[in-house]
Amino acid sequence: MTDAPTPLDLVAEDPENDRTDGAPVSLSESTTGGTSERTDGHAWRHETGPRHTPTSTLANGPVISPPHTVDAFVKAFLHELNFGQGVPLSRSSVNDQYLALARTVRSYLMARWLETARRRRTDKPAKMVGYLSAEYLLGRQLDNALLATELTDIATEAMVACGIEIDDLRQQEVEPGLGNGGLGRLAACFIDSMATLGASSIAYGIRYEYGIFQQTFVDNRQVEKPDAWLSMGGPWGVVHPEMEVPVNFGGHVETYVGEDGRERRRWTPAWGVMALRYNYMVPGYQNGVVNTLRLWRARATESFDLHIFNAGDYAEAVRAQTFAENISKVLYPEDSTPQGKELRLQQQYFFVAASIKDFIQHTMPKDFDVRDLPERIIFQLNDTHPVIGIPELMRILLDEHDLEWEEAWAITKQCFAYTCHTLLPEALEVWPVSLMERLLPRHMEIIYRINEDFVAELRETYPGDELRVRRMSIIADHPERSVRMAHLATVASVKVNGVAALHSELLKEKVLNDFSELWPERFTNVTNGVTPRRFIKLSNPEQSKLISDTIGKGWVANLDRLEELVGYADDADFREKFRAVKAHNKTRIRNVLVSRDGIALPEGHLLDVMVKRLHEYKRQSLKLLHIVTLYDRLISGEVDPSTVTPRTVVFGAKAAPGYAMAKETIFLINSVAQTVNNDPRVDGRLFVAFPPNYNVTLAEKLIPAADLSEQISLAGKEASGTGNMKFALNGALTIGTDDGANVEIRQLVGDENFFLFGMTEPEVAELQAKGYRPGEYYERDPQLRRAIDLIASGHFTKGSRDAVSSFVGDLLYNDRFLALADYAAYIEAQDKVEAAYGDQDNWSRMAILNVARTGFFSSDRSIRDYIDRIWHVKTGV
Ligand code: F58
Repeated sequence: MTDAPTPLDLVAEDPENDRTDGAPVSLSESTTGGTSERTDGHAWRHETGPRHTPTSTLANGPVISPPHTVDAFVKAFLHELNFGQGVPLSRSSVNDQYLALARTVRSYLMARWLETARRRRTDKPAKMVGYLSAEYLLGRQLDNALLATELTDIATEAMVACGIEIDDLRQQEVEPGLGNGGLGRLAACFIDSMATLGASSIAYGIRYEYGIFQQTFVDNRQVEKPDAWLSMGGPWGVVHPEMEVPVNFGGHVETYVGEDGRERRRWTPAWGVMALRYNYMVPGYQNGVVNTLRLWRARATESFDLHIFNAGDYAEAVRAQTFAENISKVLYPEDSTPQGKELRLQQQYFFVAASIKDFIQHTMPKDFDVRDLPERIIFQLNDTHPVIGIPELMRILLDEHDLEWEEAWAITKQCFAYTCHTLLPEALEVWPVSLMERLLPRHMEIIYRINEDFVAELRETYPGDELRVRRMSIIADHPERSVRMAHLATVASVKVNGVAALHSELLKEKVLNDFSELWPERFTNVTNGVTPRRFIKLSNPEQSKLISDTIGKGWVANLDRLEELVGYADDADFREKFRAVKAHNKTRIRNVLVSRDGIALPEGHLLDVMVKRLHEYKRQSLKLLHIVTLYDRLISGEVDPSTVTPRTVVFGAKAAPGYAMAKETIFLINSVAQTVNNDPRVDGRLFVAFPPNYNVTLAEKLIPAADLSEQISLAGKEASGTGNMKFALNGALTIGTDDGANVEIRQLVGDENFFLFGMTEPEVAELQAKGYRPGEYYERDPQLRRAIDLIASGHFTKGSRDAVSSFVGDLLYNDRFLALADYAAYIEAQDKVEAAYGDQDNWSRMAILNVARTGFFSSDRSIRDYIDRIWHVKTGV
């Protein structure tokens, strides 16, 4: 054990501390005995990007990749267990073993991480992407790291050799839930693809101490618990306390005259915090590349509380410290309607200021001239959360580098690109001017000046059109003076993109219409994608094996190759195997839900899944009306249960803690599930499950088992959706509206392999324009009336009408997202689903075609789009 390999000993510098003052990376002598070849006789495989040797030497140092053998892995693992955790195997807990395994895998990644950083530093300096996102919904790391390093089999065997079941260790990992939903998960898929393409990039965000809350149900209602994801140790992050960056807030701005006689502005902040750097590895898929995700944590500065300590007020000093460290304490659990909370703005500025400073001061060489920034960086703004970075860069150029306004603005305008993820006007972030002035006075000043110039330009372009000027202004006057972050982003960005074809069109026509008229060339679309590594290869090993056995292996990094499966849709033998995969995945989720939640799913059912954040526009309420209709048909004797396609509906959804209607919907889904599942009249034909705390880990088990994917948002409201892509790629058919990426999924898979229903976006607009009255639909449609009446009667809520009155009242008198208007079409489409499911062979055919034709939705393709049309950075590095 004592002669175990110690790859970390080899590392003489921080892999991502790129500024080395010219000193080459130096390494001590290798103690691993590793060679530049893999020792298991396999060649390194590279499925994308140019080939290089991950085990190449660093400067004058030796080869550092640990050998890929079971024996070496066992030694490294035991070394981590003994000297990392300080326990012998015989006395180690599952958590000790998990941490040791994670650190062992991490040490294998280290060599690639160093090599990636070295190459980027020593090769001709290339432009980088700085991906700025307040959220990364990463999911568990262990399996992804094993897959990337091709160590899955070796690690499994090594654990067997140690008498350990690797699956138990997998379960031990608490997923980093540093995101709310689609936006955060997209960021996680994108960094995976950037690494897999070898795109020169670094991702920045916040290391929240508490991620998205843990959802529990008490009396059918959602109760939130804090997500202490770090409490068992976080083996994937590498902290660099010496590399912290100060971030300041508050204070005032004054004018002074510089040495050159020019008047300048000086910001004297009132307080500040330190941003502590945590690096996470982002391994590319079997290509030797490891990129960096840099997450910041807030730490109180000494000066922040020193004077309080000195004054002898210990409690006050501790309170002040807590105040500072609160900045990275918790992820805001909001979806679609951001709250204008001061702490939220602090978080945004905190991570963006730290990231920009880090990039200029630590990633660029010491003699770097900020005038060259546009050649070296493009910051991608993941929604408006990092948009405060625009005035921050201006401030740095003006106040710290003494550039003139025009020059600073010309540089800044080339350094940002903005992705919009919403169509709901209320979801566009605005910040009260009063708050901005208090928290970031210099930035507010800069925003005023940007707006002044912009408005002047508008008045020149549209003389006399004051209404337009007011609509477009970065500063809104009503209902309170505030900064429209989406406008600021659009004014300062090289490109603005929506996240699906329809969304990008609606962005131009509606949300940012005035801007697209002014700058049509600035607007573009990049349809979202998902990583096939996590969402096919890891989550659906059986389907992956079937695909590899059929078309060979390269599809994981080249998802267009799934097209080669098209012909197999007509192959009875393949269809049979495909069905066997689905059956296997259904058994797997049954086992998972029994042990996770004590939920016993029935067998042999159509598995109908609706998983996403709970929001009215996504219309979980419409799904609920469908379930109640099916139930009503069964208990009223309208249908003979034996003729009904048995169906299990699984929901997964968290509601923002302050979103009352969403929480009422959760309560009702749980109440309906309880009633339906216990009513003997249902005769086992309908089952509703709502496992709590839907997260990435559960998604990975649930999605591959689904037959039917519910994508039923009101047309024109879901920007893209990415769950829809995951389901299609895992062989589920979609029932969906003409919304978001559903549109492109349907175009690709073909109308005959998609259950389309509901109004189109123009039809929605027309109905709303003429005045929508949900009550009329209730009056007109007896089936709908029965469903709503059954809910309203208290049938599902132990006789309580009060418990459902707000839900029913809202549907009948408000129904902002037109669930009742789409109900009849939805039920009709669901009846078609049942009929289609009756023909299992044809269903498989349709499902196979969904898999074969949706390779387009790989996030590798999305990232290639960003690179080609927005970023213009190199790949294969
Ligand atoms: C989602 N937005 C879109 N926002 O709703 C979805 O259609 C799209 O597929 C996805 O982005 C990726 O483009 C989303 O998830 C949030 O969660 C924000 C969190 C912070 C508050 C505002 C909403």
